[in-house]
Amino acid sequence: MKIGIVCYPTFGGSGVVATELGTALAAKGHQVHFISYSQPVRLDFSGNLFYHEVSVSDYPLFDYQPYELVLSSKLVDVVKYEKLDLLHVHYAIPHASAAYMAKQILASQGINIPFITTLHGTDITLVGKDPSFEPVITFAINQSDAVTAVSESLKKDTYANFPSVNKEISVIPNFIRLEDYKIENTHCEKKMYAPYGERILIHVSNFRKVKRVEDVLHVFNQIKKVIPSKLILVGDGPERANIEKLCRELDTCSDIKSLGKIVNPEQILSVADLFLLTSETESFGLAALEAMASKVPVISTNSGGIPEVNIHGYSGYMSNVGDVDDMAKNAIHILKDDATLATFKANAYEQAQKFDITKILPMYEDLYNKVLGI
Ligand code: GMT
Repeated sequence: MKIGIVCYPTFGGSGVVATELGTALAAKGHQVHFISYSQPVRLDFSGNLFYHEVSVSDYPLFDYQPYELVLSSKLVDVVKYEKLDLLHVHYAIPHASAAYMAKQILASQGINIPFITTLHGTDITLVGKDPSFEPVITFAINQSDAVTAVSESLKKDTYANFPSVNKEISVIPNFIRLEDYKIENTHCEKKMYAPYGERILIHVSNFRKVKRVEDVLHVFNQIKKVIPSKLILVGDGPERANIEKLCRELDTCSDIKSLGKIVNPEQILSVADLFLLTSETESFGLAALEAMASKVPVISTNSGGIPEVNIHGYSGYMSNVGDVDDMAKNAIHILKDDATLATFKANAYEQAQKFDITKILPMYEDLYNKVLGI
């Protein structure tokens, strides 16, 4: 099959999922063409993988460059000349509407190209909720040949936030490739971050407001008063400066290491004892799943699709958004002794196994076959 994948190339979860999906499809013999404005950060080339860049000109008339139009034109070009069988667009805005436009242009030339839209989260729960996007998103979802959402919660939110959506949505959860997480000999590295055997906590995100990274600091501040511990922050984003300010106010900077953006977080996750995910909302929480695949239990909020990933009292604990006292109490329970921590670590890994790519990839392939009538 020849598949075109449209995604954001950045560190966000949707780009990672799209890249890992395309890579796995290519490994199974499909020809996969990525179409984006820059090469996806996790994309490693192999024989079956191709990348087509969408470059927007900076004509001075435009205060805002018409990315969606350029993307549509690029899709027309790639579908036509690479003879693609289908398009799979990740994140509704503006990828689904660009795919619809490309489909119509190609139809006028006698070419039929089905497109699948995968909804990832903020395209529905945050940005997408903005009334200025609503009619276009609703239309593009309804016009898609198939639609998937990464969790049951996101599917429900889509119908709730977009009442005129009448398209059947299939839930295909996010995944990890477990074999990437088999990292041994972390002892030395652990010592680099925790020289006196302190517990290591970790948070990975894009430091946007929705992640409530300040709660991570407040939880950590409570934990370290009871259990010697260190905190590793991975990622970068608009809230980073506020977080640095808060760590000075709380006088915790000497126990926190900020590593910035990391393309493959497996190595650093493998040294951690506990993952903190304090988000206001999270359609799935891929970062938590990546932690669990690294045998790291998760302290999280119970919002959105997180309960479909993190099992309360088993792979970690969940608390209401903003309840930092409860999060700290649960974290201390997990970290208090080696035996309890080992149990939670084993459980986290067990739970992660449900989301191994070998279980999820066939769901996408089945959907592709269905759309193509194979
Ligand atoms: O987390 C983000 O802000 C980035 C965003 C994205 O689209 O890249 O992540 C969303 O998609 C991920 C992959 O499906 C999900 O695991 C995240 O939970 C979701 N983020 C939110 O819903 C806030």
